[in-house]
Amino acid sequence: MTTFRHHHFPLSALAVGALLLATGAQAQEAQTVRIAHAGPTSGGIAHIGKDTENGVRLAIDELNAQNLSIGGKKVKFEIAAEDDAGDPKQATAVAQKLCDQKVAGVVGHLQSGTTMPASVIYNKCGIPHITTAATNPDVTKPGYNTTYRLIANDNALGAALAIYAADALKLKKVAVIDDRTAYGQGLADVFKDTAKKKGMEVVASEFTTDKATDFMAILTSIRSKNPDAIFYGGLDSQSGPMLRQMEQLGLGKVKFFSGDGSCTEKLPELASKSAAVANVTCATGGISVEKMAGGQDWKKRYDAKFPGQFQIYSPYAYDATMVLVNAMKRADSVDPRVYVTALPKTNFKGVTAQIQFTDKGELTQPAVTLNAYKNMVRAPLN
Ligand code: ABU
Repeated sequence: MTTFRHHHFPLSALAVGALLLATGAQAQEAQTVRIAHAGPTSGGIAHIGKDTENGVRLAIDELNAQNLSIGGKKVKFEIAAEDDAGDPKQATAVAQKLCDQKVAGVVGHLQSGTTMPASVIYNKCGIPHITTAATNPDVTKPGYNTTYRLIANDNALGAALAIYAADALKLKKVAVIDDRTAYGQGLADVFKDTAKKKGMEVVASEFTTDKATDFMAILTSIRSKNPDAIFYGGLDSQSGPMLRQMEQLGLGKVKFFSGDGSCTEKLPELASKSAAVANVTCATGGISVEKMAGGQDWKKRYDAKFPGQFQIYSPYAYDATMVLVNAMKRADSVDPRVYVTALPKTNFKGVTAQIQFTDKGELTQPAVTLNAYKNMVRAPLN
């Protein structure tokens, strides 16, 4: 008994000491928090998907340099990068995978047709997601407390383009083409409605797909209607070849309007540097990086890390990541079911704007920029 006690006491003391040491070490150990980017990083608009993914990567690197502690633990952020290939079915599979992996939050998806079905899944598993590119107004219609958008939607983009065409350029006749996606068709409808209200005549309504590259038949038919302008609801992977074919068919002087999905740095290259690029006016759902407070410095940091890859949405993806982490900090928790309650109260000074949300998850003060291409380089008009 004595022997037992004699040996038992020092062993227990050692065990307690070891436990205390282990607890201390654990307190210093960083917990890994995974933030996902979900978007098309393969296929026709992989360059746009990579750009938004890069925005998340830059934010995560800068957050890790801050050595943050949340909920009493040091935090190390990691990206979970997922390719939805721009396909609604793949997007729902990606969303389910991210739910199963219990990521803390998601930046994405990029397209309206992928974001809407994915948002249902994120809502079911309680993971917040912020889209920085999907512009169909219906994205936020269900009012999920897990869905947010960091740019203006198609109601604002389509109307701004039509008002500019009618009021500033005094155009009378427009032909409209869309790609039959949730984005392209919705944007084209808003443009058409506003153009008609402004007294413009819609002389043709045609459609294609987001995979097409040959528009000669559609453009030949439109040419016979002699429009002042063509509006295209769709992405740069179609707008580029369409502009080249417009020039080939002698429509090189016809004005060309499109939304944010066409308004990329890569558009001139996709149009094979066609002279028709000079006739493009495209709308983006925020202010241009050149005009953001701190935008030029941010762009230098982006370009240093991802040279030649800037397209359009990366500052918004950067801010989306920061907004998620800002909510975690205010809630003092990385648990999505806890910090989701802090997201509606966001009042965050981002690179892109002072970010606050409506009760539907839209920006309270979304901005729209109209852009043109001068010498094949995109430049804001306002
Ligand atoms: N807003 C441009 C990206 C495409 C989309 O909304 O589907």
